[in-house]
Amino acid sequence: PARVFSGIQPTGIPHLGNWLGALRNWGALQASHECLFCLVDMHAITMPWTPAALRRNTLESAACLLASGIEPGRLYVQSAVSAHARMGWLFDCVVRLGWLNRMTQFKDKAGKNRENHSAGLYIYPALMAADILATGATLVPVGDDQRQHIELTNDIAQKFNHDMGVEFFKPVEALIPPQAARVMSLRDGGKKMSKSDPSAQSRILLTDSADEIAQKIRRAKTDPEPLPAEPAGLADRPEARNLVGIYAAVADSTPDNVLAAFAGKGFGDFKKALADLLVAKLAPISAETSRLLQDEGHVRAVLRQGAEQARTITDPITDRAEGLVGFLR
Ligand code: AQP
Repeated sequence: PARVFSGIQPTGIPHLGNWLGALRNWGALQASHECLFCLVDMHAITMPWTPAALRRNTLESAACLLASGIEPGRLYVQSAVSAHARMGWLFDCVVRLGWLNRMTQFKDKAGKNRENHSAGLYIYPALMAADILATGATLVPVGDDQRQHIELTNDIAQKFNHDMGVEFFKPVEALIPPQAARVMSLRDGGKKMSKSDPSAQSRILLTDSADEIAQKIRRAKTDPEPLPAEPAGLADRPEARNLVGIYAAVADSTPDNVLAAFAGKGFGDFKKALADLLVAKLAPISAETSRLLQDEGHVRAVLRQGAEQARTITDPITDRAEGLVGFLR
């Protein structure tokens, strides 16, 4: 079976969007595929950061991922496996500036003040391509926001193959979930749920308590209309659409079925049911994360073991790529 790779930035505790868009699928793929999952700390320093928070977030994210079902031995920290940086440099020299200029995530994150951002933020997609291709993975389970970066990964792979005159890298495929691939902020249906949103009310963390989840859902922005009978009735109601989409994804159902059950009801009833559903799904993850964090040494040992295992895959691939480029050994 094809190899699977994906990563998450340790820029904070993973949220419901990360879980529905990516993490839940990571867990499911382990049964059928060889998987590598990565805490991409090198990506996390492309935006302003503090060392103590990065250390803490890396540890807590690791615990959270293990708690949500990622198996030990498959999870590692990006910076501990030097192949990512080595392949990243090769790709910095393959990717064209014109390609990077088209990346919407850079435009979103840099905003108007481009000149003051790190070169790392700009070159981020080349490192992401290196993350994937250094592992030899061809399947990449990600949320919808990563679609463009996966396309760029294929452009880089193709140009490398073409320039070196060999079919070295295989094409990669984004595995984007059919539902809730882009979970939106609870405060603004036009913005994606994000770790870096200044409002803590905008996201549900995998470690939130039952009270916090209930309160965030209760305060989530909605509109005064009752729920419609069909998804078409949500077309101009982004916040309502988002909540129905979350419900459907978490319940392994569809928006049609959810609306069939709640048509004509107000948001009071719906939000109460949604909060109960989320608490039932997330409480075990939260409890297991706390348990794992009581023994930080164990979490670190799991990450070290994962890095060792990852190196056995990434190092030979990266050695060969460097050989193709002409680096003398
Ligand atoms: N809102 C979302 N809905 C669905 N999927 C999402 N993902 C992120 N946000 C959503 C998916 O989660 C994986 C890990 O994301 P990441 O941490 O590497 O980077 P990100 O996309 O930049 O996530 P955040 O939360 O918005 O982080 P910050 O605020 O630090 O930039 C990816 O597969 C992503 O698609």
